[in-house]
Amino acid sequence: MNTLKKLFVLLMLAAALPALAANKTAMLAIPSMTCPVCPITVKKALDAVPGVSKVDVSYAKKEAIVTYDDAKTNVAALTKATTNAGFPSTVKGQEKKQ
Ligand SMILES: [Cu+2]
Repeated sequence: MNTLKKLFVLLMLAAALPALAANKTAMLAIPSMTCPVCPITVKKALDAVPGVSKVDVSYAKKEAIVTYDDAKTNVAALTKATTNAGFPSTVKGQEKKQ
């Protein structure tokens, strides 16, 4: 009985976790990256946005995949950050992660 109760509490906690961690990923198209050094500037700009936890910039694909906390920032702030760094971007896609 005690073990069952513990299991139940664990299940409840597991169910509540995705709701607490509001991580999202956004895919940004950045067509103005014209040389292999550009992604460094773009990554720096995105990393500096509060709430961003992970940035992967691909020069070959001319895109950036950004993981962020949607309670702290949003895609508008991400595109603004790259634009301010000299690389205007548009949102290609978004998805919720846990
Ligand atoms: Cu460049």
